Amino acid sequence: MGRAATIIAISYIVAAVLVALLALALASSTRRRRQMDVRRLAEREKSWFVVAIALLTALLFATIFFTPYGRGAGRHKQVVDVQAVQFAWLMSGKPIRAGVPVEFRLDSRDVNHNFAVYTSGWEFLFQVQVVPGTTQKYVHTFKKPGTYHVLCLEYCGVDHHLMNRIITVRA
Ligand SMILES: [Cu+2]
Repeated sequence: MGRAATIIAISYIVAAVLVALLALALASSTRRRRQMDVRRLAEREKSWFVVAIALLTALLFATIFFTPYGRGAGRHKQVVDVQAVQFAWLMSGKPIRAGVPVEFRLDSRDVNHNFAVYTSGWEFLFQVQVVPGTTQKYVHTFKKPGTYHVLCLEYCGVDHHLMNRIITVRA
């Protein structure tokens, strides 16, 4: 069973338990009034409290390791430094691998540029505004190896149209 299927199964079990508890609580609350035994009620309250805490703790530990937050900041990430300059993209030379998140760190030496990435068939993937004096970060995972196009999408001067480049992604 895959991770997602496990999580879904656990969620359904927890939901079923919660519904059953709710039904029990409803059933007992709609029964005919009896003389209240305050001491017994207090005892029950304690045990239900323990049950609720145990359930919530189980739910927490069953799900918290699957939360997606912070992914991409992992050890296996690749970092590519991109410097935009009139009129070229200067990129750190390491080859990019498919299937591993790439963190692009983008900066401009002069004016505003826009780093836009397309597939070899010119399908748009993403774009990042590149501003002088600030390092913009963008994480993207290339699913397939191959060549990708980079264009500048911010008019940055007379030779703006020359700001294109090929990224090679290997398996
Ligand atoms: Cu440009």
